[in-house]
Amino acid sequence: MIKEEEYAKRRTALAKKLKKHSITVLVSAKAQQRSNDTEYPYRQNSNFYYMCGFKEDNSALVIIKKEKKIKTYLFVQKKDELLELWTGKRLGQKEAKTIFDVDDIFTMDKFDKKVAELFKDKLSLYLDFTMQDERVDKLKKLGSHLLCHYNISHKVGELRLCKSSAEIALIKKALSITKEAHHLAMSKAKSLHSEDELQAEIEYVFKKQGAYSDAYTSIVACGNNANTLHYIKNDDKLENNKLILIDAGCEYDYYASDITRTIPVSGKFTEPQKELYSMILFVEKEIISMVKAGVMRSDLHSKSEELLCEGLISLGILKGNVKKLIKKKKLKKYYPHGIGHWMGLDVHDTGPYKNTKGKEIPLLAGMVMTVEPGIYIPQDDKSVPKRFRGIGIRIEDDILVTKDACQNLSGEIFKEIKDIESL
Ligand SMILES: [Mn+2]
Repeated sequence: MIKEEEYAKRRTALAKKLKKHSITVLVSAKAQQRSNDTEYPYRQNSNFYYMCGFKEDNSALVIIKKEKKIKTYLFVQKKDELLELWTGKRLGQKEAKTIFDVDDIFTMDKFDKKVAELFKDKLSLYLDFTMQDERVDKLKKLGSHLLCHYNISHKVGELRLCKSSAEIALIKKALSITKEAHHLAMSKAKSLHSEDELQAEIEYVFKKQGAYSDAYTSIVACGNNANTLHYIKNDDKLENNKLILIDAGCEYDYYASDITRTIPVSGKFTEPQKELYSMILFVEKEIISMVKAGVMRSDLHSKSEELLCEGLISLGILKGNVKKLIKKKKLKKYYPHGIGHWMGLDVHDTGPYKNTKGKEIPLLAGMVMTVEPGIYIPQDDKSVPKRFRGIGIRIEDDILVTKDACQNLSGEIFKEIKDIESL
């Protein structure tokens, strides 16, 4: 759990990045219609949540910076007995005041009037332009007399880059549940018939262990389906001599986990599967061993390309010189994605990869990033020895960057061939 004082600290840190005489308005996520009168489960916008920890729909956070000091106001939904009967309890203004350490709390019906008032003597306005929300557009119009409009998302993103110990604890909790789900998948795959049946087993563990949901739509891809990178149909049969690529992680109290394991349906790897898998596992471990503060993510990616290319040459999948193959994008055909991404409140965390001057940000202690090399060989690729065709493998772990090294937060999730086979 994130304590109230941590949210206050974050707001102070954000305020240091803001212009004097500015107003920042963050709005909550909107409930999304599924069809007719049904809605998707509600989940708060991550930037808004990061700044105040309020989980309800139809709310807003306002931060005023005059000279140095800040004032913070939270707007919450009014209590409404009838609506609460249908959609659930609301905290309400009175109760919110006992929890949130802000300067004042108002109800949402006062929002337009109050914000218009607060806009009057300010010079700059910060909004989250990544939201694509008509409420953000409306605020932009309302503040059109202000001199400058800035996107707050990059600044909140900078704060979100490095995780506090409370945040790391939540990611670890998410990973402990995800571990149980992947281990169950390893032990049950053989007895199941379809990808979605396996998906259900995985997500059953997520729910049972108290995770809100998956952190992203699970990928359960058997055989050649693994060569579709964002395969989420998950409706195919599980075939006995094939591999299953499972990219699935739960979200626990708003924090993500992101894990990929590739396992044999039968419980035993075939020879070609073993050769390719061992090569990728070697690369994954090599890259993880390079992770520490100061290292560039782009260098990790280049190294993963080099090692995967060497591996593919040694298996007879590619022929030629490593540098030339990479330059001519011959490797890209089999390794089309990056080595990894930031992870936190979002599975692909929105922290920036470059600073405002466009320079790459090196790894910093406290960042959490994924390391996920993969090789994907389409069934119909005649240039590759037949025994490797139709195999797609990715191995992904979640890594905490520390000052002198790193910590593999998902190191307990089996990935050695003998461990997988043992389940
Ligand atoms: Mn990932």
